[in-house]
Amino acid sequence: MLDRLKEGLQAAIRRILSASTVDEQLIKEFVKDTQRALLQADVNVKLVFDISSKIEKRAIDGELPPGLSRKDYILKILYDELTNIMGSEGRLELPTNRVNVILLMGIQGSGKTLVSAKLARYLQKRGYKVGLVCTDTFRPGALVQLKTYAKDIGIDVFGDEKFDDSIKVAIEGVRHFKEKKNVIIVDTAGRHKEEKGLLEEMRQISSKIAPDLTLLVIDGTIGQQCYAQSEAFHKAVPVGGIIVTKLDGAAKGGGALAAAAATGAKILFIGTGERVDDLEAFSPTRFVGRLLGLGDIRTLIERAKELEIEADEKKVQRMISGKMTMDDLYFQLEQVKKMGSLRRIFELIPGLSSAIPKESLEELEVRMKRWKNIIQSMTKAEKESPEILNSSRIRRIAMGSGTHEKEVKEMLAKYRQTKAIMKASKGREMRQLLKRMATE
Ligand SMILES: Nc1nc2c(ncn2[C@@H]2O[C@H](COP(=O)(O)OP(=O)(O)O)[C@@H](O)[C@H]2O)c(=O)[nH]1
Ligand SMILES: [Mg+2]
Repeated sequence: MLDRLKEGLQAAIRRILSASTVDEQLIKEFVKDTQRALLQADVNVKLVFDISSKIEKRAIDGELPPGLSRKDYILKILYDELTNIMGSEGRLELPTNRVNVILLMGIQGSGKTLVSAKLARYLQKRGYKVGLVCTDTFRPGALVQLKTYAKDIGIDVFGDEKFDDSIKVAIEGVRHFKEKKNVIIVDTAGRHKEEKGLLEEMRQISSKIAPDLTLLVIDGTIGQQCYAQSEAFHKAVPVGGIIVTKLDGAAKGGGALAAAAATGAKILFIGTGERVDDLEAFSPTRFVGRLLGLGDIRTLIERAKELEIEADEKKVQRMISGKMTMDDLYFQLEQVKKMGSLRRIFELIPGLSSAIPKESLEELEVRMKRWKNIIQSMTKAEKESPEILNSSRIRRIAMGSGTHEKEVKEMLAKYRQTKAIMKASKGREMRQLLKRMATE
């Protein structure tokens, strides 16, 4: 996520860390590096100059706190100032003793519909009963899109292709779920780009359903334009929080976040991918920590918990007794996939991200994907007892999965190896790993 900004800032940090002496000249170069990285990420020019002059002043004139080296101090200043421009910490707080109506707004394509499903999923995992209302009567297929996301996660959707009055749907949807749910998320249409019509529609829906919280969804790829967009919406309907989407790989993501924060509204979540699980609670401190490569094991742990990676006693038992099947191996691969890309997982672990070359991680990911295809091409009997795999079966599997026989054999070797380790250690390692993931 935000790779270029991260690389730029980390290069600036390396300049400081690798210097033998820290003088004014070095600090000025460091500030220039930082400026460049921020400008490239589309952070507003004025903001960039403000923060760089603050950093420079504090780094040169600031009194060194006891126990801190000049180098550490400079990093701390960078961390402080960047955290500052990312806004203040916000949290989504929804009382459980009443129905919470959440209105989502934003322009077409910003990611509202996907965010409604992501948010529903996020809240469902925290014990809320969530209903989704689709008021996009404008775009054909909007309801189908929402229903598709919702079906996978078992969330009820209210909407009907026959409706053509979005305000009426909103009212009826809220009424429909009022008795059954404690969170009702209302997804809206965003057809006219920043047009009066859209803002007027939001104003009307909002006045009719009186939402407890209105969230604005903004596309992070538009960079600092986020500011103008947020302002326009906020004027129409007061915004209680912002969700910035598409931050996976967005070059302008830094600018988007800084601009959204500059409006004074809190950024509550960020969207980091196209799956319903790709939603992260946003915390400026944690986020900047990750940008600077300081890592944050906490985020990883939260994510692991989120995804309900639980110690499945039955599976563990089977593996311990040496009866691990191909389905068990597949399950393991799936668990890793659920956590998101490997690179992202490693990014969250302090020190690891720079230790592992990007290429080898990507290779590993590709290999895992191919292994899954291989397993999927096996028959039930083969998955249960891989011993029966002779060369003709291997050839068939390789063809069916679009891989090579060599790869199938490699995977089988890996499977045997894992199985042997499991048996020898009586699954100790596996148990420990699962336990750590489930309890920490
Ligand atoms: N990569 C990525 N794509 C996203 C993200 N959020 C939304 N999208 C994609 O953006 C497109 C528009 O999203 P949609 O929810 O239909 O936007 P809406 O018009 O505001 O309802 C879809 O293709 C989504 O899959 C995100 O965080 N990352
Ligand atoms: Mg939509």
